[in-house]
Amino acid sequence: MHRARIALQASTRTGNTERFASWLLNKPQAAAATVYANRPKSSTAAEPFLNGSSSAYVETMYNNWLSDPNSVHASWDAFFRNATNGAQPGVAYTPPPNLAPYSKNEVPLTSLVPASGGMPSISAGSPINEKIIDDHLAVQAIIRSYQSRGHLVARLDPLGISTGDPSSSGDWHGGLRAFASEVVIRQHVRFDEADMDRVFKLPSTTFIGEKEKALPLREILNRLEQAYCNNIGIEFMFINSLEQCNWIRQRMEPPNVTKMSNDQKRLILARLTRSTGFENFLAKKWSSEKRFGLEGCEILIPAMKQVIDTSTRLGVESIIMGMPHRGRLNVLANVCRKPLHQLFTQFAGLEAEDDGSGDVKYHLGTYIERLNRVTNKNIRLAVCANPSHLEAVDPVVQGKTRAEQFYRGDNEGKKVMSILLHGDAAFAGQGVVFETMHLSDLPAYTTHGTVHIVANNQIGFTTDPRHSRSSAYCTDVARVVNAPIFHVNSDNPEAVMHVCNVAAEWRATFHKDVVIDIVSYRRNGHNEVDEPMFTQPLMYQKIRKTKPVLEKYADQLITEGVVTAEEVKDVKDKYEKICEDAYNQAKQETHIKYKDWLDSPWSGFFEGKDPLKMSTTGVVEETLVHIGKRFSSPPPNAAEFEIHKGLLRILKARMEMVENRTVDWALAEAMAFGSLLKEGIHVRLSGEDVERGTFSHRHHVLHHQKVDKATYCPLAHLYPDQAPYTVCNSSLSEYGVLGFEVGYSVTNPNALVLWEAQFGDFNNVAQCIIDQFISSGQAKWVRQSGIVLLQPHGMEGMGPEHSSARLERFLQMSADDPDYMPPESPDYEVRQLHDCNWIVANCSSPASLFHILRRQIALPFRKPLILMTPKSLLRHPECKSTFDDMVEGTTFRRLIPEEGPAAQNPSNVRKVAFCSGRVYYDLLKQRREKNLEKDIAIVRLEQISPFPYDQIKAEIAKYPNAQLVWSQEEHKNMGSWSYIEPRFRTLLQNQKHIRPMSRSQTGGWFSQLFGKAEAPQSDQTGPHTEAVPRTISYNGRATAASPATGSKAAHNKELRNLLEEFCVL
Ligand SMILES: Cc1ncc(C[n+]2csc(CCOP(=O)(O)OP(=O)(O)O)c2C)c(N)n1
Ligand SMILES: [Mg+2]
Repeated sequence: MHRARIALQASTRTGNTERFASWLLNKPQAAAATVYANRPKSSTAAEPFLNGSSSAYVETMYNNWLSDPNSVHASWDAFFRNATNGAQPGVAYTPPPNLAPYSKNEVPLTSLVPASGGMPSISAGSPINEKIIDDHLAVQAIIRSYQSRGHLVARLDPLGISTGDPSSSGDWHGGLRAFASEVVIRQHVRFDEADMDRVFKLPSTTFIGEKEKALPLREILNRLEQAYCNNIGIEFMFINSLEQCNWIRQRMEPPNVTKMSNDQKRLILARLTRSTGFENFLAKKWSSEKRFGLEGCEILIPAMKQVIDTSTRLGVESIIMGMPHRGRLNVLANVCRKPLHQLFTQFAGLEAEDDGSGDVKYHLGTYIERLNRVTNKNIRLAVCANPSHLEAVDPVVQGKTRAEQFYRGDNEGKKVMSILLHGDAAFAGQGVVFETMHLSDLPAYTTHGTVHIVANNQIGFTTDPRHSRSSAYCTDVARVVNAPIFHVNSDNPEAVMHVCNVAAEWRATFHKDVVIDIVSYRRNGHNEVDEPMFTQPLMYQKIRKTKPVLEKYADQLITEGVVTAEEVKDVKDKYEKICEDAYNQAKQETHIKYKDWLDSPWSGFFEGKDPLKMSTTGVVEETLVHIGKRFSSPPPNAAEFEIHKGLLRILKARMEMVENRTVDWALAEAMAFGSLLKEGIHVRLSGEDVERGTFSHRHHVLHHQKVDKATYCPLAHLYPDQAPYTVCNSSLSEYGVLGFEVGYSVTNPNALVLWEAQFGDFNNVAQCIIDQFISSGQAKWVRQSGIVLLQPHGMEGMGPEHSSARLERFLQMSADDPDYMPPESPDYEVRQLHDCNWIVANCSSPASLFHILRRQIALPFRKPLILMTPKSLLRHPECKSTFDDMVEGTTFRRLIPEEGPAAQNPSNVRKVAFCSGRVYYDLLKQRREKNLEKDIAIVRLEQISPFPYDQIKAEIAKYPNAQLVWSQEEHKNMGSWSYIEPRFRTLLQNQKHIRPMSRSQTGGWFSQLFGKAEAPQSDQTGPHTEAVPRTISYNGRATAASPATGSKAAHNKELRNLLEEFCVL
């Protein structure tokens, strides 16, 4: 690009006014221009069509034409022009091309005649006419070229080092720019210097003329050059809306659009002083601390503030932001105005006062409510906490924004908006950016426009753009959603502010995404201890010679007489004093509080609550019946609403279940949702194909078979005053959509937010959200979330990729200590839940599903719930519950004990099989077939983590003579085995260390727990150190690399082996 500019300048003539257009000159054409001179003039009076009655009319027309040529029909215009130019009688009249009015983009033929005298007539077929037409078309093409491709030669790089050298191998961005001067301009242009003063009519697709309808070519080019090739490069011509394109042209093309008032200039300078001063202060006080400073892109702070000012002025009250490491502390300090002493305490290495393991300072979030002094309006600013994983926070911010819009009833995004900041390398490299962009216009996911700001320092850690992306710009991903992209040189603060204003107005007008690409540089290494000269020596030589933008801009304003040097110094000193005072205040602090860094505090939720008191989850039967019936009925206007016959059958079967007081999986889920909706809890279920359900079991949205888009959602119409129910098919994305729902879930605790994986396997595409936000979010950021992950899981012979939700991974990330058994207490369940990082469950019964979903809201805090969900069980005749399991007084059963014949005579039971999930039904069948119902007890763990030690202990004690096994259908290195095995061991071993006791004291409890054979023979008091605890053995598939076999035969064989082993006594 830079090279292209130099080449361009070298070919210019003297002075600025000519420079812009010299490359348009094409010498051989010059002769043609002289041909047109000195044509004879003629009189209109000799025209054959004139007669007595028409002449008065013609005279009126003529007088009108004289005062304004546009006031008469084009044909009259042509006629008068030709006539006054001396056309012979009968020749001056030119029939109009058609009588219809000109469409917007057509240029009337007459207007092609040059306004200056001595030009040719335009009678049909004349070669001269073609030249005029061609010239006008060429000018139009030039205008269009500037609009489309001017950005390619715009001066965007403050370092001026994007060379544009096509010979430099691999640097095709540069190559593209060198080529651009040809592409942008020369392909269309064959003008002589003499043509530069010719006036050309401007098409309706440009606004460079402001009120002028025509301009000399020289001025046209000058203005285009200013608008499109100066310090702003705009990409917008791919937008498929003329209205939107014109909107942008109107704001970018008129001369002097970037001009600022002196007050505005002083404000920019003041903000730039703070932005620069903050980094300088940190560098001075903590020179070797990593802070990922903003130096080189200090303009980011004034830019963000400008977007916020303009948006606030246009009605926005709450802004949710997501950003990476670069300049984050500066944003917190100077955009959010987070108290500086709180920021500085983060450098002091203090211990936290509250729970949690914390995070590094450049990941923390914040929430501030304050007055915007520029607009004098109250504003809420939140920066979401985020992990190191670049761009992962994007969908989370969008989900949070959407939720806030939802709760405020801001259906058009007029009050709440998001701003996403990006690094250049991450914006181009991370796929989640694309996934997030694709949510931007989906009805259930849109946030009605996001302002994206790229702090484009032209480097990613140590990697140059030519090695980090294949696209011309780091922002190309935004083109997929028709977002306009404004590239702007960071060293022109006024241009940056103009672009920020336009971007904010765009968002407020069209409610669509927009990108501001601030092309800047990174003054230091990737962080403050890195040496950038190792890898970018030339770039950094240039950077060392480049003055900081603050200095440049201050000099500019001093020269312009806007500020004095003393004022500049004064503002700088004042800010340094503010920092110094905060620094001293921070030194007084002895602790930090993680709560100070929350991005959306749930005010009122925790207050006055017993942290260990859970509400009940059973509901009155009447509620179950009401929801069940509504859920099983066609729409109220059934006569007009034709639903599919198959669905009618499903509804009928549902109704029969309700009448029989039974529920299957889908009905239990609907009853959980419905009862929460009744209680005023908003429920949102999102994921791929969730409306129907991957396995065609849910059918929450009924579709009219004859009318397009006519749908009915029964759960949204259960009660007149119920909370809103949202069920929405998502885009085919896991990372983006799960991130979105996490963001949604953290906004308001009084909502049940669920994300369903199509098959559990696909959750690993969203692994980053699971690891970085769901599993660890509370520990890092005291950020609670009650999100539910529904993950179809089960070995049903469907092959490697449709079997496993990777239960083992979730269990492995459960933070409860396998060697520690919490002491028993009446609130054991809720205490464990309080202390865990998430809940992992693999329920086997619809009632369990009902209760565990409701328990999410009954808890006095929020925890993520990872739920393995069934596939074949959705239709399994035995996988049913009754209303008795769900009515008032019933609760979630973490463990379902054996209730059959084995439980009647427990001492005769020879084996207790503990299991979880769908394998229970296989075991049940096998036991029945082998007639072992008295010999084998089957105990189901409906909740695996936190581990229900208390209830398992009781079950073990119940069967003193039985061997203990864990039966699972997953392979041995998968499923629950590696989680439950050490915990069983702890449970079984720990008992002998709890307290020494005598047989008489225990009343046989010891032997029950440890088994007869191992029980100590002595009746003496004292510790039973010699006791050998019972153990649990494994019953399931062998280890494997792949979660499941692709062969049905192998699958069946594995299952047979598992079941046969289960029966061995
Ligand atoms: C997903 C992910 N991959 C790799 C990294 C390691 N990393 C941290 S910063 C960085 C470079 C980022 O470059 P850019 O996006 O241009 O931001 P800049 O640091 O230049 O502001 C990398 C690769 C990361 N944080 N996240
Ligand atoms: Mg970068």
